[in-house]
Amino acid sequence: APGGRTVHLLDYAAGNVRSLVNAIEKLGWEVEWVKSPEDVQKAEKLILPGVGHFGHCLTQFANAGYAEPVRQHINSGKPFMGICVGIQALFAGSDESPSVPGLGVVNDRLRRFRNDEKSVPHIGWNSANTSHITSSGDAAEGQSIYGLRPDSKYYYVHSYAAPYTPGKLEADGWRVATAQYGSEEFVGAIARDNVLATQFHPEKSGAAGLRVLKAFLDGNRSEILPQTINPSASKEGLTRRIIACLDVRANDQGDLVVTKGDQYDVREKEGNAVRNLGKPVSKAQEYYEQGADEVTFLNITSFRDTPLKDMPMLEVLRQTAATTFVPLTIGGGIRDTVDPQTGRTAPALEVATLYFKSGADKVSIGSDAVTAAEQYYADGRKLSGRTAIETISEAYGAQAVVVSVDPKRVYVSGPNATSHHTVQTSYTGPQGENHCWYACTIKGGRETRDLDVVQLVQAVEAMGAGEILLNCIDKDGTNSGFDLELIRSVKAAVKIPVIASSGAGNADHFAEVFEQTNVDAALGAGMFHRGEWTVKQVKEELQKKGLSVRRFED
Ligand code: 1PR
Repeated sequence: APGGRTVHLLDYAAGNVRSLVNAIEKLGWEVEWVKSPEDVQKAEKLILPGVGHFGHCLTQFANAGYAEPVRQHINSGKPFMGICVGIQALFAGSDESPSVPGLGVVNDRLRRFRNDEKSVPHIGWNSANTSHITSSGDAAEGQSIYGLRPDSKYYYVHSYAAPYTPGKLEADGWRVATAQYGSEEFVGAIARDNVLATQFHPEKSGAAGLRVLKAFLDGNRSEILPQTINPSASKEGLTRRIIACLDVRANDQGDLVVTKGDQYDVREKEGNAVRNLGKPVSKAQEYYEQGADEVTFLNITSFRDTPLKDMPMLEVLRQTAATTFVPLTIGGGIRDTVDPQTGRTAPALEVATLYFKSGADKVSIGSDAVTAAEQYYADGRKLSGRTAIETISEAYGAQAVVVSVDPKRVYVSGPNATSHHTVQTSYTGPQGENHCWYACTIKGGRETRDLDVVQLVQAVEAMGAGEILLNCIDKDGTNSGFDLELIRSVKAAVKIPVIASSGAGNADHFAEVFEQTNVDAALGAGMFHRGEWTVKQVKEELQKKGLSVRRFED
């Protein structure tokens, strides 16, 4: 029945809306697509999603003729929800594209986060603090706005936000929930009459996010909070992000398995079989339930297969995305690819699109990033506009492009012994060398290039990568802790967030990397796969040391 349990989603720009559809269906609602401006009138409840670039999204939105019908929908009093760029669209404009107007429903503008003290984009789990609302007397003490809770965390990923000025939006009747990033307090969610809009992604925010989505769908504009909830919990900002990583490949029988190498060698010492640590979909689900803040899949033999025929990885993603409501990253084989069936070259953007459509939130690029960086320096630091990083970042936004780095130590006697960026190391080399540089490798460490990790990360940041996944071949699978020297040198070289990877063997290693470097997230694999530690146990240990983490909600 029209208006029954149907919600309309506006499809106006490229972007991953698969997870949103999954979340809505999980809540027992059906999605109908708005495909033309005339369709907007058919909507009772309308959701405006959007990720990526403000100017790109809003230009497509306006050119397709949606601005007026959506304004009318909002003015008619029918339920409306905007998510991510969907909240930004309500504002008058954004510094991201000063000449492109927003809808102007909210009388304010978006600004870029300052990156002098923190990484940009802002990626991770943060609050939607409603204490301003209760203190201004708009809502009775103990009431929640659309299921938002002060002790819950929500997944954000964005570079632009509306700075919060107490009282400003409230004067126009908005109820405002805020989050804190570094020294900046910004608008995390707003609500007024029939309108709810969130800067965070409810569909990627586990049970806490589904609660907000459900409240919108059910029309629950405010609820009484359970008394057990601590209203002051939301004052803390971004939590420490813990990522579970699944290296996936086909074993000799042809089944996709989660595997894990020692310094990238994934074959058992006895018998030479591919080490099998479980099934990708069920492992991902397990880590989601343990409280992993993100799950990453790396197709580690992608350089052999071609992703276009590699349907099993797409299926792994589809199945995982249907039940796992945290961000999913997929890596391996994101590059221009010759389809063996047709002989046609599919550009990297097309390959990435297949993954986004299957439920990936980010793609991770390894070997191709190294080749592109080499070309970038060979061309005198000129951007070609044609690389995988540039084309995917342009279409889906920087936040959707991770660059996975596989560096390896090269020991030298001192900084003058090489033209590469060196670090002084307390782990001396075979000849007692106390300096090293980190050489980039491709094809899963099989080939070492004359490019150092600092050169690589600076090149890919210039190309529009949004995040660095920093592995370390020397540390991988050793359970001896992260390479803090490597992490510090990469953190000092870029402004985009860096994920520490390789070497985690226990909770203390996670505490160490967060306490002794300013890394943005940390990733573990083997210790989780072997069942030695759960993500939950790691988070409990971090919490004990005063490092704030997101608690898993059922
Ligand atoms: O080059 O774009 O096709 O991508 C290939 C991807 O596969 C890259 O991201 C590369 O890092 C990854 N990869 C290739 N070969 C291997 C291998 O292990 N033989 N795995 C591989 C990389 C590193 C981490 C690992 C951490 C943590 N694995 O993902 O999970 O080191 O492990 P630990 O906590 O157990 O120490 P392209």
